[in-house]
Amino acid sequence: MYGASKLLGRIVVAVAATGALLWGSVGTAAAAPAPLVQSRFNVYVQTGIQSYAGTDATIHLKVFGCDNTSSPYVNLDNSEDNFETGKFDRFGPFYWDLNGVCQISLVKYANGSDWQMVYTDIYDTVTGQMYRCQPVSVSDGYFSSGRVAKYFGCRSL
Ligand SMILES: [Ca+2]
Ligand SMILES: [Ca+2]
Repeated sequence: MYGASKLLGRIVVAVAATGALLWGSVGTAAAAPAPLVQSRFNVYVQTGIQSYAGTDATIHLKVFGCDNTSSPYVNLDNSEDNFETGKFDRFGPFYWDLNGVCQISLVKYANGSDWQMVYTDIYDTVTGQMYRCQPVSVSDGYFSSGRVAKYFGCRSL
């Protein structure tokens, strides 16, 4: 029985991973070619103010437009000590072809402690449009100490 339940666990994990993979590639299968306008983006990340909310882990970001566009994964890093407790980090500029900003993926790697993300803002410096990508709850914004990948919806501010 133990072996069976362990196998089931593996299958569930495999299905979840496949689902994430399919979800991530949905954009490339979209039919209508949208006009691509490269824009210049800044990214702002607010880390939680609670004790130990910060991390030194590597954080990667991917931004999904509202159709078939997306950015590549980028490593969020600058010369500062990023993602510290209560810190508001600014990254960029990034040059991406996106039609709006509807969703992001954040991947926290296992090379640092857990992390609390309060919100991530994506600013299109060409159109002046700000998008806020926010967890639906405090726990949704929590990344545990291992490698964690999460998706967050974004809205125009
Ligand atoms: Ca840090
Ligand atoms: Ca840094």
